[in-house]
Amino acid sequence: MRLKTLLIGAGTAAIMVATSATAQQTWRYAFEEAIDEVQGVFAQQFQDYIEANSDYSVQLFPFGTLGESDDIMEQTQAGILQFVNQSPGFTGALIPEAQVFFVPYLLPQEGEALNEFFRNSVAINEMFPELYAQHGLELLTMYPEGEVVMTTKQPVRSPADLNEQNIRVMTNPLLVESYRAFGAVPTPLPWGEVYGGLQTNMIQGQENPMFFVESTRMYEVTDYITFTGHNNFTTAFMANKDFFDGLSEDDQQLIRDAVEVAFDHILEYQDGLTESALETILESKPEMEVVILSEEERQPFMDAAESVEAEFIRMTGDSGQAILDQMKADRDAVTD
Ligand code: 6CS
Repeated sequence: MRLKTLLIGAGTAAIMVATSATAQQTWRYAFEEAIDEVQGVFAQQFQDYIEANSDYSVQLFPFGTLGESDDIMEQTQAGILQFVNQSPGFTGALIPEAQVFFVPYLLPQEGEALNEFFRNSVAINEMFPELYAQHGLELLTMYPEGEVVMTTKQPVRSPADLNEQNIRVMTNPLLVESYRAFGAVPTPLPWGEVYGGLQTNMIQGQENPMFFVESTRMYEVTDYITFTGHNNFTTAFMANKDFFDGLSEDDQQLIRDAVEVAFDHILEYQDGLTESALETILESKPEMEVVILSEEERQPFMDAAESVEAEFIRMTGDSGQAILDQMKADRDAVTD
């Protein structure tokens, strides 16, 4: 009788331990931006959904808490983190095909066509997951973060204006190639070095979406904002693949549902964000010059895209060609 009681007690205790282990299980998720920037808003939405619909909790690590973008990717591949948001701008060395996002003028411009592109793209939703999987990553989604603008110390109306200007780019060989084709001296740097680099004049410009130009105060250290229309910032959200594969089907579905909710939210959240960021900048610094290049002025930048595309194929071969062709087909499907 006593033994039976003890056994029942031990069983109950084991279940309680198991239950509390589940209840306390925490997934760690790092991203490249602050908590109130686009990647942070996406992350919070994901966290809210997971925590409201399961016993898991999600611990968020914004930019700077665990290092630069390359550091959080390494930590995810090593299984220290379960989730990471890394932009293709930093994934180029690992997955050369991800550089396709830096062929200028390839993606649809902002708006519903762009959102539809991200929702339905076969390249993004079917081809890229296979490429990321080869590096131990479960690609969960990619989403846009807004039209990329250049912020510089000198006016930019043509590639000639970029001559001898050190323009900071993310550490991506094809992005380096783009800026070379645009006439600049491309300077790849991790994000943490950009503000100081502009302050000390080691670099004379950089590119990013408007919300980021505002939130990171790039306008304090540059004087011109130029809309060239050459790209929209893309980012990617992924999980450590061993971790993801080891989850039950229900938990995998929970994650996919959370991603869908966060994806829809982040598109809606960004509606009008470029415009409001610009307003905020002009309130803080009314003398900031904002130039939207005309079609005619964009043409030389568009012409440069051809050589960048050729370089992309040289770097990635047949696999890159297949991705590029599919990206174009996906774009045409939402713009034609
Ligand atoms: O330019 C960069 O490095 C950064 N830009 C954005 C919009 N997000 C994160 C990334 O580190």
